[in-house]
Amino acid sequence: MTSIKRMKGLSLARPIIYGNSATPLNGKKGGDADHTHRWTISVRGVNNEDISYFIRKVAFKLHDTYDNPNRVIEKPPFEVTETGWGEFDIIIKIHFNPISGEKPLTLYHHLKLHPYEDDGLGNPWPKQKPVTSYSYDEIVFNEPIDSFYTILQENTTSNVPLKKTPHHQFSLQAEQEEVERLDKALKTTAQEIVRYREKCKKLEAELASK
Ligand code: SLL
Repeated sequence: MTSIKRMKGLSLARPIIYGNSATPLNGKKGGDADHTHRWTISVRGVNNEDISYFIRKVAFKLHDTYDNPNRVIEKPPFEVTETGWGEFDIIIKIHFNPISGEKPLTLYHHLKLHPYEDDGLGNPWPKQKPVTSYSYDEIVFNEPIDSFYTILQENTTSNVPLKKTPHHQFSLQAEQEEVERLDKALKTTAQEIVRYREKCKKLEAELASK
């Protein structure tokens, strides 16, 4: 029997984007009369590149109101398009290339059909504009098996771009802006805590002197 060799001390990450887009049917023909939206759930690479060298198949578990709710997609694009009327949680199970010996990875995505926000400029969401909800993640392979390591190295992977573009929701720039927003929020919270502590102290002193 050949022995399995692991790449000691090494880890490699591969980025993925998963989530859904949805458009209203506006009375057009869907699967059923009461269906209001057409939606697509997908797992893909940052630039839509082929990720099947490390992902063997993806199983999407839909709501039980759907026929055959367990949809297994055996080749890219790893996506399911459906019509429906409601939002629900989709369980996404990613099965890796069998050579990897890696256990499947389970992710959760809440299918979003409705815009709960404005268009970003204070106007209502345009009726026909697709609603999207995507997450960025990096799958980390710790001490991968040597043959899988070779496959990972031999295939090019796109990483998120440096700058925001209309086609890239995720970028290093967007990440940096998020970090700055969080920093600012933390600072404001810390200032508020100081302010309220002082207010408390003052009130306690006032009480004690009565
Ligand atoms: C809700 N808790 O009530 C959710 C469930 C289920 C959505 C949403 C089924 C489509 C079909 C469909 O859209 N289910 O009948 O094939 O909002």
